[in-house]
This record gives sequence, C-alpha cells and structure tokens, in this order.
Amino acid sequence: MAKLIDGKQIASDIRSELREQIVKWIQQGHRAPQLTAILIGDDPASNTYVANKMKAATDVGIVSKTERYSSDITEEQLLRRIEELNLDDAVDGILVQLPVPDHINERKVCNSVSCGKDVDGFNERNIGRLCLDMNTLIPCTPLGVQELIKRCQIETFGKNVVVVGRSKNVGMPIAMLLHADGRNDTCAMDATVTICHRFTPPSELARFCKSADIVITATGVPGLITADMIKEGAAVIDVGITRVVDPVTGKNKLVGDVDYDEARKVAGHITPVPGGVGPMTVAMLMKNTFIAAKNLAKK
Ligand code: BQF
Repeated sequence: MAKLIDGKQIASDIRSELREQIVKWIQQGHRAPQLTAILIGDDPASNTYVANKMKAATDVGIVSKTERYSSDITEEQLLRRIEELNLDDAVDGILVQLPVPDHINERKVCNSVSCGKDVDGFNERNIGRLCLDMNTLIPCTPLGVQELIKRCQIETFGKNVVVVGRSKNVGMPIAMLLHADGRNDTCAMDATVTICHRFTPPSELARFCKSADIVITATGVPGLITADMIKEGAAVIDVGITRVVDPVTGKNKLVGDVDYDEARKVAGHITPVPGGVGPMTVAMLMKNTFIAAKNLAKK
C-alpha cells in the first residue's frame, strides 16, 4: 500500500516556516511583504482559488489585497492598473488570476507584470530564465511538486519521470525542473524526463508510465491514469483537478487524473486530490511573495 503524500500537512508546515521567517524579517525593521491579486469576472473556481491565497497570506503574515474587476474591463485598463502596481513600492507581489476573459490577451497581461513582482512566474522573461536554469521566480505548481518530491525524499537523480500534460503553466515547467541540472540555481532534479500529451497513443502512454519511477499527471482527465500503468513502488503525483458530481452524495467534489483507490495499491507514494498538490501551489505562492519582497528590499 502506497504512502500517502499529505500535501495539506506539508503545505501547513511550509507556512509555519515562512511565518517564522517573516516575523524575523519584520523584527529586522522591514515592513510586511505585500501581495496584490487581480480577479476578473465571477468564475466560482477562480474566486475559491483567490480566497485560498488570501487566507494563506494572512496565515503567514503577508498583507494581501484582492482587486476585483468586472469581466468587461478592457485590456488597456488592466495593463494600466498593472503598470501602477509595478511602480508601487508598497507592492511586492502581483498576480492576475487566470484565466482572463477572451477579449484580453493573456500573454500580454503576464508579460506586463514586472519580473521582480511576478510571483506566478508567468512573465516570458522569467520562463526563459527557468528554461536556462537561471535564478528566477518559478511557477507555483511546479515548485509545489518539486517541494513535495524533496520533502518526501523521493529520489530523482537519474530516475525515469513521466510528465503527462504539456501545458505552459504546469506540465512544461515541471518537466523543466525535473530534467535539469541540479547544480544550477533552480535546484533542479537530474531525472530522465518523458513528456506525454494528448497525441501520445494510449498504449504508448501506458508503456511510458509503466517504466516510470515517478508519474506526474496534469491533464484534467479523470481516470486517465489507472493502476495497471503504474510500476510497483513508483511515486504518483496527481496535479489534475476536475469538479465532478459525486454519484453517492450528489454534491460537487474534486477529483484528479489518477484512479486513486486502485493506484494506491501498487504505488510507493501517492498524492490525493484534494489535499495533495493544490495546497502546495498556494504555499509556494507565499514563498515566492517573500522572495520577491526580499529581492525588492535589496534594490
Ligand atoms: C486542494 C488552478 C487550474 C487552473 C487555474 C487547494 C487549491 C486547489 C486545490 C488552489 C489552481 C489549483 C489554483 C486544493 C490555486 C490550485 O485542497 O486540493 C488549493 O487554490 N489552487 C489557481 O489559482 O489557479 C488555477 C488550477
């Protein structure tokens, strides 16, 4: 039976560590770190995510603000507001909750957040730095996955990792952190990485997964990864989040990509959904905000 990776507990430990570090930072005469979130429209999932972030910020001693805009805000208005926040010395971290409405160019918006305040790590210059193993703000979910693997002491050096999903914000940067040289600034993990995606034939997906020491899946396809695709003792990290109606209770619930009840019988480690990678994403946002605050204070 697999060891459960309790992301909720590990995220809580990380927040405690951050809280202590931030108390010390303030005792040294600095102001509290400050995070501003921009939330556009009324998507319930986005609302929940931003609420999770604000709660975590309060928990660690980061001052947080949410700016809400209706979904008819123009791209120009949004970019102008981000530019003001870039110039505001009281603001350390800026995040624009994604997705943004269709009439707004997401890439333009991500690039408009100044690199030093880009706590989501989505500015193309920060992504470029990540790809070059340079010190940078790294996207929160990939950082959360890396931290879970480290804290559970799962060996990555020379191991086979399969990343299922190639999204720019999740799958790609996870693959980047896992394959890159651990001697560099990103504390990368020296694994042999295979990226599978929607055009990987199912039989090939099964074959690649079965040979993996670590399977990391981020597709949003419930049940995609079944127990027969998992090598005995492998680590299974489930980044998928899909809202489904529970057939028993009739209530909404979150499920991942992995057939958890069966996969846990063969895996060595496994993350649940909810309570696995999700809380780590939020904890890493707090870590990035504190890093941004320290970097900006040096300037
Ligand atoms: C949990 C996100 C897809 C697209 C945009 C805890 C979160 C989720 C789950 C959370 C996510 C997912 C966030 C759990 C932030 C993670 O207990 O399992 C926390 O708040 N997340 C986001 O901001 O944007 C997304 C997923």
